Amino acid sequence: DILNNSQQLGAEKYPRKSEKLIQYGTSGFRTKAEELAHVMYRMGVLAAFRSMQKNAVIGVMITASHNDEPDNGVKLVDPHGEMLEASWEGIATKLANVKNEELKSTMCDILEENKIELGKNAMVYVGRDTRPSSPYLAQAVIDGVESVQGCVTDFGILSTPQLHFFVTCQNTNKAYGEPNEEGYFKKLASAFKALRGESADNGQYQHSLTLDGANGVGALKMKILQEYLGNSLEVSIFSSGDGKLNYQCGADYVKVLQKPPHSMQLEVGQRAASLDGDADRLVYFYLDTQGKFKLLDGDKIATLVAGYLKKLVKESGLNLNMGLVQTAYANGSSTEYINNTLGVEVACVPTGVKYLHHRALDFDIGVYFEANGHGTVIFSPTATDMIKKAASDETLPSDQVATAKRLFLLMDVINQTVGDALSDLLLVETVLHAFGWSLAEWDAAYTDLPNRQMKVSVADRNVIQTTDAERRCVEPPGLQTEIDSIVAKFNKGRSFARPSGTEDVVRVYAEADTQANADQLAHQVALKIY
Ligand code: NG1
Ligand code: ZN
Repeated sequence: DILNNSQQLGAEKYPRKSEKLIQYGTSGFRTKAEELAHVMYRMGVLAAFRSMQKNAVIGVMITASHNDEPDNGVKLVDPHGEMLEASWEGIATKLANVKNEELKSTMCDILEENKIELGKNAMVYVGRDTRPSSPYLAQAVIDGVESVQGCVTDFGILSTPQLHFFVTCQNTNKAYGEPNEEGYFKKLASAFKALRGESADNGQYQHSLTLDGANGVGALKMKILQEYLGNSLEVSIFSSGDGKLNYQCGADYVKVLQKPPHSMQLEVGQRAASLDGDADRLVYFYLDTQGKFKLLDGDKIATLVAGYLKKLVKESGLNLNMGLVQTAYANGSSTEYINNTLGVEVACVPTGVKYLHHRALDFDIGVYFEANGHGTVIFSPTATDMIKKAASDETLPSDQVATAKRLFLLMDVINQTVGDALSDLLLVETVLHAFGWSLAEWDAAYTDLPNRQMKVSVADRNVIQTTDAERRCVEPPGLQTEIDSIVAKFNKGRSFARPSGTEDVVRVYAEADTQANADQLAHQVALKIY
């Protein structure tokens, strides 16, 4: 029968070769590419099962985002474009780790426990990043889906957010857009151009941007997007595929090392941005008049966007509440600015986009960003409705209608399904254009506290357990007390340690009044982790 054949194909073509346990983490499975073939095959099977259960298209994305080129990974996209439901993460981990000869019985159990009828239609969308290992691993996923008689649409090279977008479009009967690349680019670009109006420049804002494509899919897709944008935005692309993926470039490199990509020569004031390896993260940067490197990270993007949306909501006269969701990595200055100056509600949740997205659903307009540049804005169905109505309500004053129209177009520029670097880039460019701002004017809102991130390698990172949105350790005993007493010695000090969900390390974050103190604080806390 079907399951026998699937087990046999799996064992022969994509056998599990090592006993090493692999876990479905915050962004799916991620490790060295050569350890992943059997995982991919099995995730193809699982995606087909999930599709049968939900009677909807499921996405499978093959990428390791900002990680080094030899790594790879896989994550499943649920029907509404969101990350795989938490209860299925455990099922995924189980299926990925069983012995070859237990594959069939495990598949059987999954079908039974979840009341899935084998033989129902299954439809899986597959996308992959530009890593050399990705085509082979994508084939393993496809073989997995087809082994249980599911149908595959193989989109080839995609950014992660494009795949989320396609899945959502298909499962909403195209209410969200057309589930293909043309539909995606057209939706974003036409709204962007309409918002820009007659003049591409405004005040201190000029419509030329320097972009670091991380030598990945983002660079390829930006070239296509440019055709749709025409001359509304000029983009010169660096790290466009001539070097190694994420090597000395990309949003993670720029954010963590706090310097421009290696190959980029910047002039004072030049507006530049970096994408990561699968184009779901975005950061901006520039050199100030002293030639000092200045980073505008996810926190800065979130505050810029929230500030603009708040202004539009007020001017439109609509009664909509707004909230901003961050993680513990958000710079303390940004949180203070949102609370005290923007006057927007702030929430803090654990690391991982699914937590941010989920919390953002509580607001009419929810803005969420991780400090590393991953995030988006979501509008509730009620907010969407109200904005749509106001945009064509002839009984309202004309300036309110015009503002509602802008909000309506902004919703189209934004990929609400997940953080999307290209969509976020168009959003930031739109806000800067509307305000007539250079990066220095954007940056002036608040000054980041100097900060430092460190990785600590330990035998078992899970001995550290946290609470309070990862800001405090509860295990091992005594660690938090030690961290507290170190932090107390630093002016404006804040520090925390948490196990990474994507790498075998413990991450330490610290901020303080000076860079030297932030470094010291991170270092002293790290010494307690070893
Ligand atoms: P981990 O490895 O759990 O810290 C990293 C990022 C997350 C998120 C995921 C998924 C930091 C500190 N952590 O998670 O924010 O983006 O990768 O890619 O940036
Ligand atoms: Zn990414």
